[in-house]
Amino acid sequence: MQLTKDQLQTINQSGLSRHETDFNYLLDKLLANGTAVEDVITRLADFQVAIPSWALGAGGTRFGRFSYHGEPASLEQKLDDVGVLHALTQTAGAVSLHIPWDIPTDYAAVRERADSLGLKFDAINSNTFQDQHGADHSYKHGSLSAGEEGARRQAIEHNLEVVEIGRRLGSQSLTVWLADGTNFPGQRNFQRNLLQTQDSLQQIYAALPDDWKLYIEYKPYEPNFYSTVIQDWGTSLMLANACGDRAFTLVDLGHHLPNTNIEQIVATLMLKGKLGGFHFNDSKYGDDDLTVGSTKPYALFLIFNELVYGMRNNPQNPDLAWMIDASHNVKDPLEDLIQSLEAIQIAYAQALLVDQEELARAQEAHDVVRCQEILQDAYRTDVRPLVQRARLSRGGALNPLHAYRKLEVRNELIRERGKHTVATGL
Ligand code: PSV
Ligand code: MN
Ligand code: MN
Repeated sequence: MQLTKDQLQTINQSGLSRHETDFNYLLDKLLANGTAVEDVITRLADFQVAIPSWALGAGGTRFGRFSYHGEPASLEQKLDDVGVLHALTQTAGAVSLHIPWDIPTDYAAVRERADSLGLKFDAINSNTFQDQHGADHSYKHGSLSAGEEGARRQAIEHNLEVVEIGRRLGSQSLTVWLADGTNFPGQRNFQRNLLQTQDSLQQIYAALPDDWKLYIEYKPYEPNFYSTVIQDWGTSLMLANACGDRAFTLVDLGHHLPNTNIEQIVATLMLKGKLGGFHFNDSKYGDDDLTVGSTKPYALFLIFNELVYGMRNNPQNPDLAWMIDASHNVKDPLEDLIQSLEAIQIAYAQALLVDQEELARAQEAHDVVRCQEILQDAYRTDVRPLVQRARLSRGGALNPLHAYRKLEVRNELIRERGKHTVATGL
């Protein structure tokens, strides 16, 4: 299923006059504050977030998965779903694949399909957390950190194959997330595991094409519950430094212990020019993978405030690879992703409204109260008309969720693809 700009324009009609009123009210306020409104809108319109192919299927947990039906069964259909999201939001202009789940059969056709939908192939993900059918070695006791040379070599080679697949699609970065770790004290030797991992990553890095980047993701626990080899940003940064200039740390919002000051991690990494990738989600307890902004929107804003500061002041840091890494659980996956994209744009817009110069002056004067006021004034501004304006400027939907429902996208997908789902086999 593909949505056309004409379809969206027709649906937008009914909300345009309300939008104009809301936008002008906000414009008036922002101009009085000296905000460069046009610049904010351009930045919002330019901001593109990759959708991971695994976010489009049936949702749930390891205890059970529940389908919304009409879910994509092939790589082509996954691209079509991201195409729908992009048409509506104009913010989902990239896709992040996972190998071996998304191996293309016809590369040219897949590239063409993505192209026609306005989608780029962003970072590609390897998978050494599951054993594959017919594999010579098991990852039960580790992959890139494995003590067994066979398993470690197999994991390295898998990553190199992933790079080759990505290269043929036009992707330019590899994300490595390792499940490697231990469940029990004494199970394995920490130092040996870390050294093996470093050596494996160095081998992968050495084989990357010159214009590729390596993103090293960290996570404190799960699926292992005693230790994870790449447990935190410090370990990831150390490994990235051991690889080279094109290796970076990847921050996934859910991969922190409760109450970690993620915005400070972001600031530190950007100062060092080592923040490469960013995975959005939300959580209450751990790696909950909840819809972005659904539980801690103020934390998201504070993180964006550091990202905006870094994008303005740290030319040593590369452009970031943004991706949503959330799970919809019991929602329609596409509706959930629309909500996540909206939450990202809202937090970004709020952060763009922070008067950085005034904040610096208040900090200098140790006016702590003023500092808080400046942040919260931006956070409490209803920026949705700006986000809408950015979307409209690209031909997207005024209200993506409303348009999605009005156009009965899910019903149409079920009609095209049927009710069969890989989640339950029903
Ligand atoms: C597992 O925690 C995870 O969600 C990581 O965040 C990765 O980015 C993703 O799976 C895909 O490998
Ligand atoms: Mn992630
Ligand atoms: Mn995760």
